[in-house]
Amino acid sequence: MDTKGYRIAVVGATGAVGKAMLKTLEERNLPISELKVLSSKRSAGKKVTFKGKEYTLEEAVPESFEGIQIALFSAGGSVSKELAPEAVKRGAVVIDNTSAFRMDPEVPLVVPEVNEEDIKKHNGIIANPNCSTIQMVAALEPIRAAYGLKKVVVSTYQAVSGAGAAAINELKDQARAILNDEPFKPEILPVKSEEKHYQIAFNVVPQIDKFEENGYTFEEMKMINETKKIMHMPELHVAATCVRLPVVTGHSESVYIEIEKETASVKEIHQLLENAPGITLTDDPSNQVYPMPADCVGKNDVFVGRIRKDLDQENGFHLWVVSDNLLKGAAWNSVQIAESIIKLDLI
Ligand code: NAP
Ligand code: 3JN
Repeated sequence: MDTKGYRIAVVGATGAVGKAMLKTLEERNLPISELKVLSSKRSAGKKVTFKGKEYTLEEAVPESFEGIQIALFSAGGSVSKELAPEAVKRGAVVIDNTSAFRMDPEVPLVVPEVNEEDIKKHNGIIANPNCSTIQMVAALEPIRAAYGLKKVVVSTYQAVSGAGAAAINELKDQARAILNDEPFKPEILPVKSEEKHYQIAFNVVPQIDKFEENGYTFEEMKMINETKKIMHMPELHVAATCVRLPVVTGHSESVYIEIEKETASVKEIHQLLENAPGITLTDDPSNQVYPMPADCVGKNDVFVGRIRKDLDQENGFHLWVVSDNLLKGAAWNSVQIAESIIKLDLI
């Protein structure tokens, strides 16, 4: 532990994730002796405030990482591919929020409540999983550890903040336009770089990220592949359907699982989740208590409710899992990894 504090860089500091990253770093009180806030050329020169002090944004270039110990990246995959190796070359440990390195066998993909030990095998880069994957595996790990896991079928209900600051603005602008009977032109969602864009306000869009040739989207394949890697279960059956909703922040998921054990009860699963780190059990149907995004925004935990035994499949259970996608799904999980690196003396 460096008592003077760590030299930290945040790449993508003006983005939806980057802003949450700075707020989380502020709240956690991680000792910081130097903070570099990095962006593209567009935002260079603008100011951000951190712990009451103004910092000037700089364009991220290889030299930005001289002397940096921990670099938190959330500026897209191409920026990570170009600059993360440069940061590592200069002695930094990179915690990368993009999919650039997640499936690289040399790069640990970490949710501290599930596989913190994997951090020890890092070679400079540690990947932060996709937001939808993180909240699901955090909820499933205590159940897997107690009863084994055979199959997972998930449908997501994802907030627009997962697609960045521009998507948040698009939802708000469209909602205003529709309520005022004004015309509008979708330009960002479901995928900015695609030809077709669809209305998100007062709508539901069953596409997150581009389609792969197998009919699944990249977001769905991230959930499938990352879940197997984080849980060290290449044989696990996973299927995913990822859907965008007109919610600003907070991803929800309906998750169906089949466990190895034949005789578990809802009460036993309640007990497991009540005692699990990072999980808040919110499950009291008789009092209409269940997790909803509006109640989870700004909180670091993963909230689980609506736990039911399947009516036909003895080892089948249904869960409803909600979390703040910018916090546990991105910034908080990344800062947690930084805290783990320090705790495990890996810096
Ligand atoms: P965003 O709101 O659009 O912000 C993008 C950020 O990247 C801005 O700070 C932008 O700076 C910066 N940037 C863009 N091009 C850059 C460049 N060439 N060099 C340096 N900085 C550059 O997007 P976001 O929602 O924060 O997401 C950013 C990335 O984080 C995503 O692309 C994704 O890879 C990752 N992400 C991960 C998760 C997850 O599931 N864990 C969730 C969401 C996002 P300017 O102000 O200069 O434009
Ligand atoms: O859309 C969401 O709710 C989550 C999006 C995450 C995301 C957005 C753009 C690029 C990612 C990601 O982290 O998986 C990426 C990426 O592939 O880096």
